[in-house]
Amino acid sequence: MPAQQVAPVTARSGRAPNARSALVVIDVQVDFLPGGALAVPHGDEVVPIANYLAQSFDNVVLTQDWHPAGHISFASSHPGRVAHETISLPYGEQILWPDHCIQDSVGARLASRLDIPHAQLIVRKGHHSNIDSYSAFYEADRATPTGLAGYLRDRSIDTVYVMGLATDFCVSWSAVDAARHGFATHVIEDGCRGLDLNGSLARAWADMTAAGVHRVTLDEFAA
Ligand code: VGL
Ligand code: ZN
Repeated sequence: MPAQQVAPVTARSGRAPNARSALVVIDVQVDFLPGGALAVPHGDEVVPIANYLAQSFDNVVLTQDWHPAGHISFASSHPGRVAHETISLPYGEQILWPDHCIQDSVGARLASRLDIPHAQLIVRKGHHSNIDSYSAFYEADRATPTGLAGYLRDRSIDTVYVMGLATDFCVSWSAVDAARHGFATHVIEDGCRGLDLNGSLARAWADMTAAGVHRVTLDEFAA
């Protein structure tokens, strides 16, 4: 169906997208899609979902993982270490990843089929060499803000719907931080795909639930 013909969605619960709500689309980037450097299984499936849902939101924010070459989260920056090992850094435990989403690389680009021309802000995160940032709100020290909370507040947005990649890392950390900031926070579970390393997906949902994040599904958005 051509995009123009998609009816606006309203949430059954009455939480219809409005001027005070924003869709936050996390890290839908080439490196996280099948074939990418840090591919999330079935990650490509969230692209049409984002395109569809975004049409019902006045406010859409995108995030982009955006690392300098040699970033501290890369296994290649730690001789003798391999991806998925965990190391201890001043700000806590860090899982090591393959090199991914290097600033200005093809892999860091938003998915080519992502079609959200009215997105208002792209938050780039993970741009400091010595600290990772899964969350769209805070870097991994849990103290350095990205500015997103201030942006949303300045625009009187009090409700966020989060979707994207990967459920158990950047989506869940972003959702937990949004809830902690006092935003009414919903994660659209079928708009996310996860990596699921050593039980990380179940842990992420437990963390989100504990933080008061609402888990919703696409079918709660009825045309
Ligand atoms: C992500 C691992 C490393 C994510 C980003 O977008 O979930 N995961 N960097
Ligand atoms: Zn990253």
